[in-house]
Amino acid sequence: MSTTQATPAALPESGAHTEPTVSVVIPCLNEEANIETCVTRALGVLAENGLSGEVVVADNASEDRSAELAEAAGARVVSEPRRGYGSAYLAGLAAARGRYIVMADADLTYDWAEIPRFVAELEAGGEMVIGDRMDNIHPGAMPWLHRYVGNPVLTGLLNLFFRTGVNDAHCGMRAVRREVLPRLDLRTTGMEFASEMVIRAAKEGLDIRQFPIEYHPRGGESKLSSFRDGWRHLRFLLVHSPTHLFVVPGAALFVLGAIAAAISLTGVEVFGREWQLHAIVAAALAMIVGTQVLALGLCAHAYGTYFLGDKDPWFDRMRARFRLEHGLMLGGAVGLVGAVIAGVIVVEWIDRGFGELSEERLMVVAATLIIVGVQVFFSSFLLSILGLRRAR
Ligand SMILES: Nc1nc2c(ncn2[C@@H]2O[C@H](COP(=O)(O)OP(=O)(O)OP(=O)(O)O)[C@@H](O)[C@H]2O)c(=O)[nH]1
Ligand SMILES: [Mg+2]
Repeated sequence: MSTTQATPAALPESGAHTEPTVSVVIPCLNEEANIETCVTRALGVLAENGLSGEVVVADNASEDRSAELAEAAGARVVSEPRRGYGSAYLAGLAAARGRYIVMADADLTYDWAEIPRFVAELEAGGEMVIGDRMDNIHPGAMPWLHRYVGNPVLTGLLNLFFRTGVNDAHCGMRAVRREVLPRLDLRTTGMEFASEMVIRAAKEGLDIRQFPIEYHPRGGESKLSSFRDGWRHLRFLLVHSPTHLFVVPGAALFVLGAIAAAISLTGVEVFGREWQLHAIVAAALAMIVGTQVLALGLCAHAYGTYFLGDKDPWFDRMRARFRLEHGLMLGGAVGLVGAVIAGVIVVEWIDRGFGELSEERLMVVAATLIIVGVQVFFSSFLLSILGLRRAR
């Protein structure tokens, strides 16, 4: 990682008069204890490093004197009445005029002296730069729950789902070239904005860079709510990854159910006993639910690909290979096998003069196959309907 400092001489001349080099954007909700210091320090660092720039404070309808103090300290203040970290940033980013945008909280947790390092990384070709606080958290700066549970778990899931390579996805000090903002197309209004930015950058294949920074205890009151904001992040990750939300659990459930059904039907002993009726009912449940969840996942993928502009090579290969008719034939065949098994059992029952029967396990299998067949058949039509007015 480069640690060189940005110099004005390194910047191209064009546009130098119309756009400042750097916009420092600060979201602010009731931060009167800190905002003046933040603005003064940010402006000071820009001046000391010969960077032309501005400080934009996105005031989230603060009920204290934050806006007034920010303005007096030399910031351009934009007001966003809709509450939320993301809402504040969306307003601040829209108002920023600089070629490079550096973002950080209004709470003195981040060092404003790091601004030139972030700018230097952008100048060196980075498109998004994010700090990594995890090895430099000062005592009292981050609660235990966030340090050892919330941040590692959410960042781990984010990287499992989206492979961003970012170590600290919730770090609030970051920088981005203003020209890439339209591609990022950011929309979320709450704290999950932090995740959205990293995920969108990774999906767009931006050059993302990171380096360690210090994290200090906060001045003023925290606006973060551990569980509500943690859930908003998690929810965002899940709904943007149908593969992990539906396809993987659905397929796993179906396969486990099929294995359990095979064990029960063949009568082999596993864990020292034969698996009887209870086992096959559980197996049927897993196969039916698994198929349903898998089908929902395919529909979610279709919606994402056709209407949200998602690019998913796995789904693209699937739809190149399989057509509606394949799904109808598969569903029809599975359902037919189930119907034939059920028919055989009925014939046997008739044979016995409508007397007692003990084909419970086979009947559960027949019913399961019919249900799964119907699910596959109609889900195939639903997938096809989703593609009727597709963008591409
Ligand atoms: N949470 C939150 N923050 C907002 C909102 N509007 C603006 N902000 C600002 O966004 C920044 C982030 O909020 P913080 O309370 O610092 O949250 P955090 O950095 O995750 O948590 P701390 O480690 O306690 O600072 C601060 O500068 C807030 O003033 C809002 O509606 N909700
Ligand atoms: Mg903060």
